[in-house]
Amino acid sequence: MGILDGKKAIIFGVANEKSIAWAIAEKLHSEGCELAFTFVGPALEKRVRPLAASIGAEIILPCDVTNDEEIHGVFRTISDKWGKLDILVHSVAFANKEDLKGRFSDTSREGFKTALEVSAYSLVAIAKEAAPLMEGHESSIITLSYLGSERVVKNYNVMGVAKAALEASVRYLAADLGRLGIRVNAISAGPIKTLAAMGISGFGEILNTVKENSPLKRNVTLEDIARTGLYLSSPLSSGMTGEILYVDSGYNIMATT
Ligand code: NAD
Ligand code: IMJ
Repeated sequence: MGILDGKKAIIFGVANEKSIAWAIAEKLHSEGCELAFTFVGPALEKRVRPLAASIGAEIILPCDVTNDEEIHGVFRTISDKWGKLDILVHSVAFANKEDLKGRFSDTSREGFKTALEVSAYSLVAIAKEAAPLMEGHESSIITLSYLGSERVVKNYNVMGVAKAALEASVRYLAADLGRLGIRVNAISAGPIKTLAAMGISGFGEILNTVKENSPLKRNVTLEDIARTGLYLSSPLSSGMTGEILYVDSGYNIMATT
């Protein structure tokens, strides 16, 4: 008996076994949820297929979130195979590498567009297509954010602006989709060493800062994020929508230590 028995979820953003999206997927599966996955490009397909197979997932689809036709194709397949959708996890972000160092004021028009399109607009594009399959029963959309949306974090730069747009999109989507029974929330996760953190200069220092200065005096784990993902997916959070939940060892509340 799982809290998600009979539920169906689609997960956007698994790159490998260290992805936040994968940790949430495994947690949902452990509570009886059936899963579908998307991937971008042949390199990631090779990683996602065996992971999906390991938890019995059969629907694995290509989806570059900048491509409306691919997004449409994903939900056409979900409609054909499942006829409904209960849970959607959006765990996708991208900015050009050169925009994640140096000065934010040097961000190009193209770099700004890319970061905002992939990391913020994609939630809107996906929610729009998913809504017909998620309406009329209790359903939940979850995305991933970071504190750089509201505080200046060295090197996060244009991604901070994209996460601010993402968090505002969570509130506007929650307001629109609530009448359909669709909840929309974000998890603002503390730093975790995933592919998206690789090669970011100063990442180790940021992990140390959280460890030393957060109330819990440790960094968060994939398990911490996955547990909150399960909470937001399940009826345990039935009255909650439009919220940003911090899963960051409490780091965001501190001014001085
Ligand atoms: P990750 O690299 O495992 O996941 C990022 C995913 O984004 C990848 O699967 C990648 O394929 C996908 N992606 C990028 N461009 C895409 C596109 N055009 N179309 C479709 N998918 C695309 O890293 P992660 O840390 O698990 O990141 C997942 C989410 O968590 C991101 O939104 C990230 O901003 C957020 N987050 C990460 C941390 C951290 O410290 N790792 C902290 C807070 C929030
Ligand atoms: C990313 C860059 C700079 C500082 C950062 C991060 N800090 C944290 C992250 C402090 C925690 C990770 N994070 C929260 C992200 O959202 C990462 C997004 C990201 C990472 C890359 C790396 C490779 C690349 N483009 C990217 N685009 C977005 O080419």
